[in-house]
Amino acid sequence: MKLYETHTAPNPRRVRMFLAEKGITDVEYIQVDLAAGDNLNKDMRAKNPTTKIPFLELDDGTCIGETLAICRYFEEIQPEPPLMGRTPLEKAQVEMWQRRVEFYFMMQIGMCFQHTSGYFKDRMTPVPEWGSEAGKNAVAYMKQLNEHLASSQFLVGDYFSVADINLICALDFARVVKIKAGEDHPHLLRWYQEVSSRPSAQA
Ligand SMILES: N[C@@H](CCC(=O)N[C@@H](CS)C(=O)NCC(=O)O)C(=O)O
Repeated sequence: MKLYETHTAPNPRRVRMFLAEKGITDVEYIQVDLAAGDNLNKDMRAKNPTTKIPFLELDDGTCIGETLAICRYFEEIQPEPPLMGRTPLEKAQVEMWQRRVEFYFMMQIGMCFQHTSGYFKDRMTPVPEWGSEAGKNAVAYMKQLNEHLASSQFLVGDYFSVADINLICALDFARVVKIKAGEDHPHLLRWYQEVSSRPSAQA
């Protein structure tokens, strides 16, 4: 199996951390230079039409794109330890938090980065006002996260899940647009310290 990824990008880190939690090591990592546009070439498009990384190439050539779909594949082939919920209710709660973090936080950070930095201006039209608005949305959502984590060890009670992985990868990446949890977010900071200290956070 080959995972096409970029070491500094947030979405591939979600997969690396997920694999580290499961102790899965039989994956070959192929580095893709995003700044040089290596993800946009003909060969890459044939494997993965969205051109986004990460994507997983199985030994028979089948490709799986989208971070969460890749995690789902590994969850199914190696269920232990379960990271996507253990009961029907927990599975729904993990999905709820996963989607909230993805749409209301991670995507906002990504839009802020892409539209204010112009990093991908060779392949998109940056709209700085939109980038700045997205950054404000992300900061506003940290307040909700902080309130939730006041009474919850992880995003889903005392159960560490893929939603926590998504959040820490988004929060660490947010530093590039100078967004970070501060004194207004003591519960989010407590959560951050705890999740950062897991060995998988080094992945
Ligand atoms: N929805 C995709 C998003 C993937 C994504 O946005 N990847 C970024 C890097 S973190 C990327 O490939 N950017 C390159 C580009 O936009 O050209 C997922 O969940 O995997």
